[in-house]
Amino acid sequence: MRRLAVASALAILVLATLPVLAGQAFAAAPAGTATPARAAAAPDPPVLVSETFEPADSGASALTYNQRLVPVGARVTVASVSAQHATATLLAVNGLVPDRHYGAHVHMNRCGRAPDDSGPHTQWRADPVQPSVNPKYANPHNEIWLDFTTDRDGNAVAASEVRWPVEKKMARSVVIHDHGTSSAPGHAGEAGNRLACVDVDFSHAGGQVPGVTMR
Ligand SMILES: [Cu+2]
Repeated sequence: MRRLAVASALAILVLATLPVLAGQAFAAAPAGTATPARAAAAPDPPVLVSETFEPADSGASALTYNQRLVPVGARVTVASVSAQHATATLLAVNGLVPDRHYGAHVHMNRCGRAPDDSGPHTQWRADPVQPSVNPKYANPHNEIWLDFTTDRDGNAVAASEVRWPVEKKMARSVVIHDHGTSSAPGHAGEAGNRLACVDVDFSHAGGQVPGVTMR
């Protein structure tokens, strides 16, 4: 519990100090102009989810598809703040395999019993070719990538900063993958099997898209 509290505090600290959001806040409220109209331009409330991974058929909001690499009982915390033209997202995990590299991204759908239920990666500019493996679209500026390496206790924190508002897109989950995310043409965005998924409702958009393989 203590570790989790530290991770959450760290999340808030990191999010509060990311330069692009600091710039947004400054631009949105110059000194002496704090009127109700200005207040309406304030960022949306932050997203904060903290869950324990449960088996894939449990119906829980954090599911593991590989209990060796993401054990039942491991913790995941996701925090995200979006201003008008930028989004900062932070992922903290506790209780994974020590000293191991994992991939992670924001995906379009909610988690489901099957790993592919979470659908493709959320993209600001959507690749007309799916699954998207073109680095022009599948990159950490057009998608939210949260790859991490655990420490000797199996804990890690990852941060992403993109210059677009995630709430304008479909974005319903964070998926943890088997290995780091590729940037190679023809393989960009690929990070191996989906090991685990946590529901995070970033978006105000509706709908669900068909699951895809290979991502
Ligand atoms: Cu992914």
